[in-house]
Amino acid sequence: MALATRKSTAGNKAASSARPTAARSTLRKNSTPSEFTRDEDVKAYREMLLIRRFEEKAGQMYGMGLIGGFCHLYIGQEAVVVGMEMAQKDGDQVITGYRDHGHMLACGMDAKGVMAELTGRRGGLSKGKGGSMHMFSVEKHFYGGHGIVGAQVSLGTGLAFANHYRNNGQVSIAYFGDGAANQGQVYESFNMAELWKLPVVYVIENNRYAMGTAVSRASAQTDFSKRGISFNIPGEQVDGMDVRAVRDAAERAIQWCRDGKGPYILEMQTYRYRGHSMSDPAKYRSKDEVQKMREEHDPIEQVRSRLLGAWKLTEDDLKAVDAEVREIVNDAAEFATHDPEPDPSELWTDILK
Ligand SMILES: Cc1ncc(C[n+]2csc(CCOP(=O)(O)OP(=O)(O)O)c2C)c(N)n1
Ligand SMILES: [Mg+2]
Repeated sequence: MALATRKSTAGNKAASSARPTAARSTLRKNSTPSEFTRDEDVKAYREMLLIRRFEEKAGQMYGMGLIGGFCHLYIGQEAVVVGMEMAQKDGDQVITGYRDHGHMLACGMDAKGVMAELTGRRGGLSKGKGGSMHMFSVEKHFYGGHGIVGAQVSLGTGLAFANHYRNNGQVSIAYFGDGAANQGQVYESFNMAELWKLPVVYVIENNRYAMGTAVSRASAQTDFSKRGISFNIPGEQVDGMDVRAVRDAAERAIQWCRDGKGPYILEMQTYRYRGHSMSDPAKYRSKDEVQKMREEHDPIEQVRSRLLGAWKLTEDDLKAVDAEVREIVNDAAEFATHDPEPDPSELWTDILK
């Protein structure tokens, strides 16, 4: 199948269409990623910071009782969605699980709409009826937000089937966790995706834990890039704390799909700093482990030091970016606190009758 080539959005680099040597699960995380331009570093910094500040604010608002139900924060994993997004083109679809606020912000969804959904207000992206795990945007090609572990993998494969059927050149990006990678439907999806050469990038966000269970306790094969071997799906391990490495790998994977060669697996080696959800006793790891990761591998700090070092931005330049991001987040929080709750008549809308 020859997929039509689509117009590239500004800032996208041309990706190599050659079959990567890493296609058979070579560990790539020590290879040097291609450098970002100054503008790309500024963009990555701003976008990752927006996600982090948004999530910190959501955590505070949860503590104040303004957010009910489930809430899973993405803090620590920001480089994954931001690097992936930098390699995507307009029209590529994104689907993920319940740790989804970062994915929505990276897709360009409105911070006010996301925050107001968390607080259950009528201006929320699902009119205040879905909450943290259930938001969608047709306009931004974001297909949720799913609370059932692994469900998004088969749905994301379905999106890729539609792209293939329509020959529209679009690629679907299906994100899931290391825990979800052990779900049965993932492998049914892999089989069909390779059989029909569907344009889907499976992004396994290996943040080392599934709730309180470490990867090594739950997975017989902890190299997730190898999970597609029996289906002939190429895979790579990627340093998911380095936004440049993520974008590099994303470009290879997306191009592979767009060239009609079928699915591709990217294992993003990342880490979540906060608990699984808002109520997590965190007995399964030490504070030192978290601290070490923050100090040595933080994705935002890596870009920040490049901006101050190689790109010679000043502390005041970065403060201006911080202030802009804080304003977006504060406005979102303000809106989400004062917007009214949905009208009771909404109980009877958007339901299957
Ligand atoms: C089918 C199903 N089984 C179990 C659960 C309960 N559950 C919610 S999150 C989770 C862990 C998933 O971990 P992982 O895929 O690594 O994602 P992470 O939370 O680390 O992002 C489990 C078992 C669920 N929501 N759905
Ligand atoms: Mg996990």
